[in-house]
Amino acid sequence: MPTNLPAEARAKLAEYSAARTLEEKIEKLEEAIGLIPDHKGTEKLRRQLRRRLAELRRELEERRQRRSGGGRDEFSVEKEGWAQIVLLGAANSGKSSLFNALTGAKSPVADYPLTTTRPFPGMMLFQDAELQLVDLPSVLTEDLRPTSLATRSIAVARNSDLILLVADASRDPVTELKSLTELLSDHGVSLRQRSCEVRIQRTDTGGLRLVVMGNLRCSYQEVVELLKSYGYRSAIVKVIGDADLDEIEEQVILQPVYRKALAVLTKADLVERSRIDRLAEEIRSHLRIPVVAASVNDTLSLEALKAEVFASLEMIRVYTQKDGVVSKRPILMPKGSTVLELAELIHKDLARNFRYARVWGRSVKVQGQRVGPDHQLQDGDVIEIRSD
Ligand SMILES: Nc1nc2c(ncn2[C@@H]2O[C@H](COP(=O)(O)OP(=O)(O)OP(=O)(O)O)[C@@H](O)[C@H]2O)c(=O)[nH]1
Ligand SMILES: [Mg+2]
Repeated sequence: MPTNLPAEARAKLAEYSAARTLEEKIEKLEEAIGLIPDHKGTEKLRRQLRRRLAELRRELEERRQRRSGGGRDEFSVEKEGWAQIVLLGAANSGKSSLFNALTGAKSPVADYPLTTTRPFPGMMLFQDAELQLVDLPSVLTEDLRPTSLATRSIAVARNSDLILLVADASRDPVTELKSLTELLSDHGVSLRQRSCEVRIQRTDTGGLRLVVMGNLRCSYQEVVELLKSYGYRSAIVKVIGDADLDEIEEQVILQPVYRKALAVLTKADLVERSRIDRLAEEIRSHLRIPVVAASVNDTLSLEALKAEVFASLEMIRVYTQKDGVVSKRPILMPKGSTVLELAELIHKDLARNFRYARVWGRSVKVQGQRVGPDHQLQDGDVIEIRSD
């Protein structure tokens, strides 16, 4: 990875990451890329930085267009429901068909590629919980080259809660999924929780504070020196997991985001079951992404897909009870959420005046048990909160 960058390239990347305006960021990044030597070891880094540069330029262009009265960006999708899930894939892989089958909405479908030209949001119900699904324009052509809308679709995916990687089971889904994950990685979206994660929060004063939650395979001092060489003077830097200096450097430069992903093999009706099983096995072991197969002509497969999507979100459904009446619709929260976090989500005052709660469901031994604010809830729990 990107070791041995010349000092001037590091300094320029430091200026880039400290830059406040879009124009300044573009200028610094252009200069930094020019200073990175052109050899095998820096190939991936240069490609990723060039993509980032393209994104910044496009953002600037869009901002100019909006200012000159172009109206609102048709690629911005307002979040609704408990989570936003996007459909990302190559042309004609069946995204819009799947989206329509899952939401009942009507995104245009055709047997020619690149039918979808803007994000199309809809609502999917999973056991009374509303989840937003977004159909996106294809990011790869059928011969797996990035499309002109790839960067914009990926920008939507970057902000989502879950990415469904859609691949046609009747074509070559393994190659398709590999290309998709590479494209995402080039855009700074990583699908695998890596062994290490670096979170940097700049501060105005206080110097560099390093918090390590895991195993550092280098010294604190080396990390501090590295951060300084990239221009960080005052920041809280959390290193989570096991990391060596190279991994930390990669993250400091690119600051990738992590997104949960689920691979969906579409058009399962066109392929033999045994082949689907083989493909799924290959995807799980080589790409290490969970995978599920579905066909729009098979309702059972769609129900199974919904359940798999919900599982991938790693959320729990909690039902509130008031005066003995249980709410019809659940509240969704990240796994591991506590009673107090639920109270805060419902209303600040409920959290502030919290006394105790009663819980029915899997998180308690005795049904209707009285619990405190730190009690961790589980999927399907019913809870009644008592406050002053
Ligand atoms: N047999 C079968 N055909 C399907 C299935 N899903 C989609 N198709 C067909 O695949 C073709 C492409 O479907 P779309 O849903 O438009 O694909 P897309 O990924 O949205 O494609 P673009 O947005 O045009 O890039 C259409 O002819 C669909 O009828 C399925 O489950 N089974
Ligand atoms: Mg489409």
